[in-house]
Amino acid sequence: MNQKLEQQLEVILGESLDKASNEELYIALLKFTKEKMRTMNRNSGTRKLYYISAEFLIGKLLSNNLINLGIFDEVREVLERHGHCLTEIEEIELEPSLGNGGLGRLAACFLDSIATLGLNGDGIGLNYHEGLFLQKFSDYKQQEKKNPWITDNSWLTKTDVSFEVPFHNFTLHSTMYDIDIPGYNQGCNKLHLFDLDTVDESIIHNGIQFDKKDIEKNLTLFLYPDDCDKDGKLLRIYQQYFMVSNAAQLIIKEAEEKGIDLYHLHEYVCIQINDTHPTMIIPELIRILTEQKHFNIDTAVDVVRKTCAYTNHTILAEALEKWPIDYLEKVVPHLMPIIYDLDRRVKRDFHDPRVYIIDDTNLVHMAHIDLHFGYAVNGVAALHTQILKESELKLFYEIYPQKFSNKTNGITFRRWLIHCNHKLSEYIKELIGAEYFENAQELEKLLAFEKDEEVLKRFLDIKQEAKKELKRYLKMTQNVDIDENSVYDIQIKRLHEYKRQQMNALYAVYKYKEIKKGNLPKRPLTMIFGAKAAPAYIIAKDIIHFILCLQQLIEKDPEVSPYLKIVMVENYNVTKAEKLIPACDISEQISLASKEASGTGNMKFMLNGAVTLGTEDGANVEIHQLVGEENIYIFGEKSERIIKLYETGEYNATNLYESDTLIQELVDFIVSKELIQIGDKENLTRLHKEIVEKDWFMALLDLKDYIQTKEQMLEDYEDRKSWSKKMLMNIAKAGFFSSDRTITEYNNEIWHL
Ligand code: 26Q
Repeated sequence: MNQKLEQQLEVILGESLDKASNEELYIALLKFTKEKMRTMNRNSGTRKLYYISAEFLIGKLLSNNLINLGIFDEVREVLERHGHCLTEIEEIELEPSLGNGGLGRLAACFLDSIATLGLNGDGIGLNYHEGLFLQKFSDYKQQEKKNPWITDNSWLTKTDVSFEVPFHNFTLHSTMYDIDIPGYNQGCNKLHLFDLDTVDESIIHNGIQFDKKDIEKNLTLFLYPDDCDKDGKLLRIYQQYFMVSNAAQLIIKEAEEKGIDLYHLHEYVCIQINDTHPTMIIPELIRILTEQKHFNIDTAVDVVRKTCAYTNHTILAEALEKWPIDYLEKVVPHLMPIIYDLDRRVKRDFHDPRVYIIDDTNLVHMAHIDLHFGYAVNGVAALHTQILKESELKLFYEIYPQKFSNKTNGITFRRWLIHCNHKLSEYIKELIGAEYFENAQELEKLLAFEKDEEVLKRFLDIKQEAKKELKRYLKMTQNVDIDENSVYDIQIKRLHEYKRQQMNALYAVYKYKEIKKGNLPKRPLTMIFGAKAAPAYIIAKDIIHFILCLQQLIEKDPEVSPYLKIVMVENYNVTKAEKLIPACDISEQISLASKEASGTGNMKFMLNGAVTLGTEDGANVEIHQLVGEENIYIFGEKSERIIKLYETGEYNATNLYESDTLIQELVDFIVSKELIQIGDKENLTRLHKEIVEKDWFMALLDLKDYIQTKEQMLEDYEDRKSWSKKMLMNIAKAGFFSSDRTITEYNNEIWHL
């Protein structure tokens, strides 16, 4: 077996394995793996799922594919025998930044589970050449750079599939690229990424600026181009329509090739709309069926309604897309008769303007199209779905109660345990056998070892090794030194005020001041942040500035630096998450209750033996129920209270600030002379003002409870045995959060593949 693998690799290399460089080996392994996947069985079935998403945050693929193909260990051994290290070879691979955060990573985990469960389902998205952006820090601020990831040799395979996509004044010709998605010990599915041959990276200047009007050259340059101005919004509509027009044409082409009668499309096809970004697939399919396939419109609406399902990922108003009608008229005039027709149907059947598609200011509510003209809608965690039903989408729930369901998010254990924490996964295998690879609920068998001192000790040892590994990695990549004997406290996620990185930073101020006063902690604390801020989100960037300034202040203070360190990881991405998560002691999940739809980082951390410090929000609620009071640290106001506070407008940050000396002292540190000496007065003052005068996500409301709870947690950390028990409990109860479970639910209750 090994002999054969060795020979195959050498044939591809054209030289001996011993002599090959890491670059050559990476390319050889890529070609070898691609060829294996090309000849693999494809998952099949009568009904096929198309998962359409603006984001697919797939991460590096080499190890993951080797694991799913069942040849990871073999490949690693062969390489080692010839003096090579797979981890180093992996460094060569560039990470595609085809996503921003949870929504995109969820889509990637889902593709893995869909393939692993042997289900017939492909992903459809766009092939952004520069992805989101590459984050650099300079002058303690985020700089955005382009992030090219497509090279001559990549996981993309150019296909000969191409469609004509009509816009107002012109037509574009697409090209479809495919990435194979192998299931774990299963057949293969595909991720189809559409692109334009005319896209031109050379129009990008000054970081990530480019001519927003030159659609032929810019269409698939970036994910989420800045939409502050009209041209930016138009470009987003061009992107969305390009994505769904290609999707619709591909779906119909595949259906016709299979000889499917389009009047029965819904029996053979199911389309999952990931948030509102792909919503135009609904009018586009209706348009094609009526204009090209001679359906009458009632029948087309009926067939499409039975085909499309929608997932809501957020309850923040700003993320619910609403496009001005004249913008849509300008980009996709041919779609408008359909959208007007759908709006007329809604206005015919319902008389509450709050459920209309087109409102009285001529905005098109994309989510309303999904809710009326899809057959299913789901939230992504129990609390989130409850809030959708009871408040955000209450009116729709009253009209269509049968459409609503919850599908609590999940993560693929192949990437988030077996790949990123091989030692832990091997040790678990030693304890309970390998069945948990395919049935995550088996992890509960670990509960039998709750009192086994040797096992508890091993969990601590494995964590310690991961911490040392992260120390090495941060030294190598960012030239920072962290203390492996400190507590690693980690908050990694998109930067957003509702996620409250600012509250965590205010804790750092608290700790800094305590140390200055001589209240020294028993053990040093390393606070790690990783986050990208949307380029146009001013306050988010100010929060990054605040954190980077604090990092510098503490670093340069010999009284404080032995006890406290802040590290903001540059360009946080999937690859970095894979290094950070196994090393984490404290998992920060501190969103304002009711605002985080689910969170999935929280699941990755618990699976790797971190203990959650969190609010009763998103999937934290379910983690809390599973692990019990002893094994999680919950603080802060509950969602009902928060929702009330928003309703009544009672929350007043200024009062809190003025009436509490501790809060005042911490918040005022943002504009202290120490920090202003390091950073930029304008940014820090703006952030200070925002928190004192608005604090829209109520960081000050929970600040003191947060500080107290974190202090308690650090104290409890010192009882290493009982902490290790918490780690074990978290790992043992993580099985529920396998995306295999989530996908099984989608399939049983929505897709019926
Ligand atoms: C909308 C309009 C204009 C510009 C951008 C957007 C936009 C872009 C991205 C809105 C939302 C997103 C991404 C949302 C997201 O990542 N949501 C996360 O989804 C996860 C998977 O369900 C959840 O776990 C997280 O709680 C949720 O925040």
